[in-house]
Amino acid sequence: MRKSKLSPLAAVLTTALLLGASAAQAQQPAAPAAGGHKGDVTPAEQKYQGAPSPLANEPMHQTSNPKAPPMTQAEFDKARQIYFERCAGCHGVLRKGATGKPLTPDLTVEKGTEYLKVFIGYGSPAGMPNWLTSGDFDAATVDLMARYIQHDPPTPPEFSLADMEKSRKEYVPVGQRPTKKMNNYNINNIFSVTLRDAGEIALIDGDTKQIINIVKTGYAVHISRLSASGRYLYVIGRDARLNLIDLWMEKPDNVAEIKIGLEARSVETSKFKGWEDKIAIAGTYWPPQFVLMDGDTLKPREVVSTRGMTVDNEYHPEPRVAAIVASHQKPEFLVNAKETGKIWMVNYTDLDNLGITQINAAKFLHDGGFDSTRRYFLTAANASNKIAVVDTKTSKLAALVDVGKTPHPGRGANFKHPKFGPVWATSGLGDERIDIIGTDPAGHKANAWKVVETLKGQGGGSLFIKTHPKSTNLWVDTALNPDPKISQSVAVYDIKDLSKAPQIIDIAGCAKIGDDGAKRVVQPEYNQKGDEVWFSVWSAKNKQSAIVVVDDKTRTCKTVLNDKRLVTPTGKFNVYNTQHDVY
Ligand code: DHE
Repeated sequence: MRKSKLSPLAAVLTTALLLGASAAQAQQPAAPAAGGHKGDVTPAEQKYQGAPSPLANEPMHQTSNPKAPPMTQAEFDKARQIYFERCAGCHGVLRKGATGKPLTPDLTVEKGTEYLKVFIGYGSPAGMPNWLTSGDFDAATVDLMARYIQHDPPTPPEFSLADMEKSRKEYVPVGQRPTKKMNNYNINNIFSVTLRDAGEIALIDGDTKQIINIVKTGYAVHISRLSASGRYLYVIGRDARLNLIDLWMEKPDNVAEIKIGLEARSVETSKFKGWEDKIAIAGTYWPPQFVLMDGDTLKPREVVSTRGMTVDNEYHPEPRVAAIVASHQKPEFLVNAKETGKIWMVNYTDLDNLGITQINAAKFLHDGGFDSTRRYFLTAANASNKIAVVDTKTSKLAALVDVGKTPHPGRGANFKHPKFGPVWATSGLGDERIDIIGTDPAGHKANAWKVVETLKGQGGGSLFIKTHPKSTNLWVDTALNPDPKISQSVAVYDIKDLSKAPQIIDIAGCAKIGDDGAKRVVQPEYNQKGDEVWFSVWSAKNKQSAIVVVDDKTRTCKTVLNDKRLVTPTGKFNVYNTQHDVY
């Protein structure tokens, strides 16, 4: 085997940036669609699905199946490590299948080692990478993995409320924190920038473009969210480490920290009137659960498992928690349980008698955001190629809308369509479609929850789409498109006349950071005023990355932030816009 010398961090990046399907793979014969996913999986989708799980480093017992080919303990441990770094993202921790096929022994033993070796080695257009022909695995590793997946999947440890509490640190207790803002920053226009492979975030002053602080956070740090008041910033890492940063401090920094599980992606805080800053919630991929905490200390109060039945009424042992949003209509969180396809509405007013409404949507739930009135939650059920719409006032599913392949809206983009009124838009990973959905059942009933127009984007591999109430531009990235010309540029549409072809802007070119590096342009994010759009130019950890600030009116590059400390910048979260769900 080409020995993996990668640290888990480097492996995250390598998988995300380099695992593009080879030409050989593109020529593979058709195979059945991967578990639950409709249609073949494109190289762009594959790149997105394959990030390694931090569970690779967790101790687990060897589990063996007498019908499976034998393995030594050393072989089993090596295969387990590879499985969690390379395979678990798609096939699931317990191998029950997610975007990839189920790989439980009842299915794999029957297929046998030789069949499995071909599948692992050569892949399939349904999304399985060609591990042998791509050079990632040698023949011995393919054989090892073919034997491993015939044994019972080892189960990573659970993580209880007591485990969480044990990990919790209050660096600055509430009583010692400032009672008013102690700095001169315009907090509303600070950006929290994910430095993914550094395990840090950069706090950047959006007015002066200066770095305020670089704050240590979790492994392969993922997203930031703001408390309702805008004072507290919550940052979650893939290792489920949650950091609480106080923006009122002279130099904003960590005031508390907790580990809420073994692998996570999402965090949110209570936003309903009277509950501002009171409760925080974070969801985990493993164990499959979410936890409610005190907003200012992160003290864990209640853990809830998401294990249970899918929308098809089958038991799923590991429904990962994807996006979480805070309702503005009721004291509730909306929690996406990915594999079950259910959206949980969790009432946080009485943690001892938790009220939960489960809404059947579709598989597999991922990311999403509100419409402009903040009443409707629109979220991608990406393997079903649908957007689910929840009415947070009536606590009911308003619609399931068919859109392009593997929608990926981020939080989506709200604007007033010249013909169809208020709309919300999503782009996607699987094709070039940008779907615009009517969101105004009161004023434009006939168009509500229908795709009113579809724009043609630059191609698949789009992760994020963005506009701002003060802007008439709609920006769409294509960060995971296999063509560097497309992944390094963005398309911008004129909302006043969407029939016009988009302008394509070479954002990576603006950064002027040399020729090497992937320079993927990812996630447009507006400043508070809505007159600048910030883009990350994302290269590997050992290459130069940058942030490019574009003037929204002239659509020209205005400022390049290329401080060496900006290692692998990806998500950017403007305080005001994130706090108020402006997108
Ligand atoms: Fe993300 C949001 C999961 C890979 C950047 N990502 C989300 C959310 C989920 C998720 C569930 C919604 C959180 C919420 O709203 O509460 N992301 C996953 C994965 O499971 C996946 C596919 C693979 C993995 O192993 O992690 C994955 N994500 C990535 C990346 O590779 C990205 C592009 C770069 C990075 O930093 O890791 C990435 N994800 C983001 C960003 C958001 C996000 C920037 C928030 C967007 C927003 O505007 O709110």
